Amino acid sequence: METTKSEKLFDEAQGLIPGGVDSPVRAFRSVGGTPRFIARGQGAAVWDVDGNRYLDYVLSWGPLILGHAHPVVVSALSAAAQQGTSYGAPTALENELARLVIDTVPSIEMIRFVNSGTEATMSALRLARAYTGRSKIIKFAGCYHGHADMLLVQAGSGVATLGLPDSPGVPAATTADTLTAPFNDIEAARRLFETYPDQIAAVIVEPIAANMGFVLPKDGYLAGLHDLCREFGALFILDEVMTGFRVSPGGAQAYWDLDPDITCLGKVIGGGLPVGAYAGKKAIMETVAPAGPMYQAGTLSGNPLAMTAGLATIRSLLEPGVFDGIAARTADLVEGIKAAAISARLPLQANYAGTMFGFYFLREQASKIVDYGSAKEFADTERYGRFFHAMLERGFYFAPSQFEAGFLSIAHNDSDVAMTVQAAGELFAKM
Ligand code: KE4
Repeated sequence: METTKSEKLFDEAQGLIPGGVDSPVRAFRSVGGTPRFIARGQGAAVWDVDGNRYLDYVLSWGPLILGHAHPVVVSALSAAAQQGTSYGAPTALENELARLVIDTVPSIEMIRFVNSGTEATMSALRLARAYTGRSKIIKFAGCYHGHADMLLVQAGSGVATLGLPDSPGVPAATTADTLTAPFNDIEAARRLFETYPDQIAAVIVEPIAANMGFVLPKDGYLAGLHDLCREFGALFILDEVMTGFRVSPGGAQAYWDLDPDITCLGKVIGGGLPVGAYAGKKAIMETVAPAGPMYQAGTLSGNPLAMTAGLATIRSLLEPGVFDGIAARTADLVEGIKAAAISARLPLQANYAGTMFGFYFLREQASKIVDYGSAKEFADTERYGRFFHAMLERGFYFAPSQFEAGFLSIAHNDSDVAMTVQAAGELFAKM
């Protein structure tokens, strides 16, 4: 078999970049094989360096809700770049995107832009600690909030994908104040508050656990966490880096009528350029320097290109019927896949919310996956890996890990969805 260009590039990359990638989950370690080096994207598709086309359900892990190279985004970026790329000074663009996010996400009154989701969650937790004067935080096993030291405890996403026991290089002292509980277990969270009264600054949670696959919150769970925070004087932080503008235009918080103290955002608000944000009630946000004493900074924070791409993306997304159209096709995809699995008597757990989805191939006799422990116990990652490669060969690009979510865009049409369901159904029958 002739060596492909992806194989050659991957071989070269591994001598230049650790593991040949700039983010571990891209390396295909959990599904095996050679990652496809992408040459270009257009609409719902990407093409690898060997000219193979793939219908893309990764979409850069969520940001590309308008699909690849949307003309509105490309033309806005082209115009902006001709004015310069970064000034290290305030711009009107930051006001515009701030106002658009504040007007769209119900709980947000003020926002600070940063350059990644990691920076957003790291800064949100520093803010919670500064505002409350407390040190401990609660996160949930299998949830992933970026790679800041204090959050690399029982993390999901790439850490789960690679089966890492978290990470060396994180001193015990750094995680000593990070408490963990199982996702979806409100009593376990209550026990932590009762064990550490007056010491917990915040709870941080993904409203949908989409870094252990795709686990929906049990009815009342998220509101229950917020009630605990109110009862014990902690802040409730929703990490909507992935769910923001994806579960609904106002995020998961609008979808489930939640009112977090702080929200972390990323991905969609940058339209594919590096961005993150932490945001929330003005009384809390005005703790952040230079309005208040809590320090956080960034050379490229709020840079004009990311602001431009974010504005173009969100303005297009908020046009009448756009979001609902993507959500409808997401439902068609997952309901089609579920029906195909039932026809093939293949145990599958599949869910979706708005424009994002996920599914687990289940081991025989599996119970429902409701948290990280059950995901690790019941998900058939070997079967997922076979599905992933079989679909890739057919031109469908799903996440190269069982412990990730999938996404649709404005560019995914009914025919794309029908072909995806058809291909999955043919594979299920053989699995
Ligand atoms: P970044 O630092 O990667 O921009 O964002 C970190 C982050 C924070 N919070 C949530 C809920 C997230 O999902 C993420 C990052 N998501 C992963 C995909 N599951 C990024 C993919 C990668 O690590 O390459």
